[in-house]
Amino acid sequence: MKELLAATSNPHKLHELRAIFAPLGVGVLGLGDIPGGPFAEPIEDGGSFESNARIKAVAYARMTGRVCVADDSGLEVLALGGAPGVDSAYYAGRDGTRAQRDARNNAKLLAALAGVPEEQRTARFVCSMCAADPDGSVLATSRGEFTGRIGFEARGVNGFGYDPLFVTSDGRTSAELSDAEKNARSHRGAAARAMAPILAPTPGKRPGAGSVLP
Ligand code: ITT
Repeated sequence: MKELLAATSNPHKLHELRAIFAPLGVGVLGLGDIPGGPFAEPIEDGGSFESNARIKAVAYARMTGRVCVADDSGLEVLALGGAPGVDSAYYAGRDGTRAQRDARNNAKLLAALAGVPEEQRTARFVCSMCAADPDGSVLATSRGEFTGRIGFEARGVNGFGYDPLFVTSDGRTSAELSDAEKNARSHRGAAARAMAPILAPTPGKRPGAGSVLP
């Protein structure tokens, strides 16, 4: 299989998934690239990244009749007991545009961590990925993580969501990384690379064991 439909309404994820999968020999279409839309967004009530990714992949694969890959992702902050976690997209409410929600989420996160010193601001991005067949069966699942800490102010203009607050191991935020740098290090990049051998196997090569759960 060489073409996937990205089951996401988030244009930033679509942009990243296209760039990550392209060198792996997998083309990625967006929901706007195919006829039949708009497609009803499924309710993400699975309670975990894994189960929400599965809900999205299976729902969109059934609706569109195409193999779909879904990404459910978010930020886990140790000092906040793992919050915002699966609620990352709507941490500060559901109103407004995506950009407005991102700005409010970041402001709420900074407020929640007020007074917390640098060494206790450890965080990680998590991405669960799921590919599903139009018959509703799961073809592959994978998970990736990106470890860093939450800074004290927003820096950088690249990326989306919590990127301006997420300080990576080299001191830059993930919004200060180029697209290629972020994709090489990110939770989404790791999850996609773990899944690619199942979705587009190289002839004569067996997929790496352990990284992808069938
Ligand atoms: P879809 O469900 O349609 O894919 P979404 O944005 O609602 O789009 P999620 O439910 O997976 O996706 O929520 C992901 C949220 O986690 C996202 O909106 C950001 O707030 C945050 N997030 C995930 N990955 C991120 C990244 O690479 N950089 C910054 N923030 C990220």
